[in-house]
Amino acid sequence: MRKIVCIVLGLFVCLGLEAQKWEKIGDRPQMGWNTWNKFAGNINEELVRGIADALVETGMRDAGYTYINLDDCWHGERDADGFIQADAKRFPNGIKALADYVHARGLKLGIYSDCGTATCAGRPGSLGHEYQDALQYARWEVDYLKEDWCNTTDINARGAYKLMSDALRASGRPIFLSMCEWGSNKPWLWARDIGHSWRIGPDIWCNFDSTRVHPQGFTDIGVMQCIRLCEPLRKYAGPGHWNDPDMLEVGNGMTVNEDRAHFTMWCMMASPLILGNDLRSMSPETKAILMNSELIAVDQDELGVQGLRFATEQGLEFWFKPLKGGDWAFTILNPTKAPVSYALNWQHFNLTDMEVSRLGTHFDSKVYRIRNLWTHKDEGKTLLADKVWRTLTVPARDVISYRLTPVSTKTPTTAQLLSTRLARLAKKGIMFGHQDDPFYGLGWSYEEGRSDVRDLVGDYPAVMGFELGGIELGVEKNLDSVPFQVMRREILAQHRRGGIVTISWHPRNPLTGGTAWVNGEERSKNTVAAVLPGGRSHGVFEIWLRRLTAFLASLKDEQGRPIPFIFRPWHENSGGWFWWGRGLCSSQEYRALWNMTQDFVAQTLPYNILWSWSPNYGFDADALDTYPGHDRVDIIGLDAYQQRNGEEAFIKQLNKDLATLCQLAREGRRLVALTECGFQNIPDPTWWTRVLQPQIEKYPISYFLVWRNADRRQYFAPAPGTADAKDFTEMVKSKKILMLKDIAK
Ligand code: BMA
Repeated sequence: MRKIVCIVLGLFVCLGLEAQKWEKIGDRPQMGWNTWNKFAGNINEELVRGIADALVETGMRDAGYTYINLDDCWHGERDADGFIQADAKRFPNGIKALADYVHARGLKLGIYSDCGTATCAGRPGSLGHEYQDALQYARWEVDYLKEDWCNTTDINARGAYKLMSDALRASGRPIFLSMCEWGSNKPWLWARDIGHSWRIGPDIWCNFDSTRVHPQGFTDIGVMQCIRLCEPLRKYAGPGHWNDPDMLEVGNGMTVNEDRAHFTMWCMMASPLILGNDLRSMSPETKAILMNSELIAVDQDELGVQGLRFATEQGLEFWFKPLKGGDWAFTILNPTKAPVSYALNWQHFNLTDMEVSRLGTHFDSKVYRIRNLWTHKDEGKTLLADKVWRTLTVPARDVISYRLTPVSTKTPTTAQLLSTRLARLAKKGIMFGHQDDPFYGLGWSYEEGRSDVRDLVGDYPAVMGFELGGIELGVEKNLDSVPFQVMRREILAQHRRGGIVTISWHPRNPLTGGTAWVNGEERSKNTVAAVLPGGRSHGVFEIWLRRLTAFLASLKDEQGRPIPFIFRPWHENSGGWFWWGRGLCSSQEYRALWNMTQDFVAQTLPYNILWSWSPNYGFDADALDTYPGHDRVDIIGLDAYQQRNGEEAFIKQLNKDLATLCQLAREGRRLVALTECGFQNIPDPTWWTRVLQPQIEKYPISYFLVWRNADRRQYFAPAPGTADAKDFTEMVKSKKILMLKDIAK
């Protein structure tokens, strides 16, 4: 029995030690200096101190370069107990004294080891001594470990780095783990929770565009080769886990323009900036490159997104990196040996980074201020027009690099004000919403001021939903027979009483003439492709968009100001029932439809609409490929209905989907809502307080909207006398559920 207890306890201890890597270090790509590129194995404490002084005196520490890292050849032998010691000739005062020296200057000390039996230069490796080495580094107050991959025959890479990561964690001192495995075992696939950065390829050498093969068989690669290896791995990088294309060779012998291109591209790729030159004797050109604070800010940007190559034309590469606050870094790299002139038209660079950030440039609808990151001068603004802005000449093996900042409108728009209000209300509680609330209910229709919800609880829903299906045809009533005139009046009434308005749209099928819902035969037709520019229904659809926009533009208050509202087109596209749904068009086509609609409407109504994108519940990972992007969506919605006998499945799926969408919303600082939900005819008299409320209260949701009370065969909100009336009234009493009076000022 005791033995069992011991084993069980032991297991717990093991599980406890099975820790993650040190968190909260490496939130930005690491910056500092390393001995190797310039000095290789010829290092000693005097050199390192000199560099530490130079880091401070040159102002480089204050520019962000804080790590000072020993590479190979600092080691002596292990002592009788197996603890590693410094080489006593080169480091007579030992590593602890060096760490003190470095720390006293506001810097941090890095050290070097190897997963194998010996380091690349034949010094003792960490194999079999991982915990002991980590403990020793911690005792010396080391802050960073670069762990190499020489002499590792038969060693499993993941296991080896995990072991050192755990050892560093167990040492009790937060130590950055820089994995130097050369990409041979694809660490980007498995090291996110193990190290803070990982090398993605072989060693760099001081050359712009060629490789060098050593007699022993290994290869060094140039700047361009590093870029090519790093480029496809951008989706694996992010705060705390960076791709490392190796240390900088700036100042080690390339030409100034090559150095500038090298440094710029490392910043564009959010790469570690570890200097490799002799800081005690830099040329002014080298210093100016390494201390370009505007480029360092690109590298260190809070979003931590590795840039992407969007296009290659005339031998030039066009790179973009999304930055905090809607900015973009934009670099034109000329890797060729001759200057290239290029006529720049911003409209050629409209892009959305679907792979990582989900942010887009939108030169067709946004104007950006242009800041040259090398001349440090402003160069005007981008053009909305489809024409050449300027003809630029990019010198051979050089870059032109800009920071683009959206020109902001001075006063907040009504859409921004609504968004701020929704964010504030979401902190207070969740608003209740109802579709078509003021038009009809159980046993009545079109009675001025009446509402099933109000009849029951004495207050209107905080949110009211309205439906535009049919507006595209130019008819008087929508698909549910609501006259658009009446709808306009009720939208205004809801706005005037301080409530929130949301609008959906189930347009008909412009290709087949059918409804928004596809029938069997229509399933083989790609209506979305047909309505996009160049498609056969594009002309018709533009007329439809014009009618839609005209109605939306007619929603004005008494002073003629546009009413702010939430618009939710192309919803439930993760299901296959609407012509814009799953299986009926590709993700790209869907997003093109979204963008076309949004850009069309925004030409007339740029300031009063919040856009809501709502997949249906049970969506899978691909559905996120259809997300239009954080700069095109204000509210991330979910449509989720409970089915009869489906309570357990509903609860499970709802939580799963809300967790996913809330995560997406958190990343993009967007709002979240349950844009449609309900349980048809609410057959469960405790559904509101027992099933729905406890789920939604777990999430920062702005509102939940139940569908319309069409008639006794299809209703979603309670009314006096329905079986759920008491339970609904109970829910509404909760402080967390907001009705109109709770939100109206
Ligand atoms: C559906 C049903 C239909 C209605 C459509 C648009 O969910 O309520 O009866 O026509 O929404 O409101």
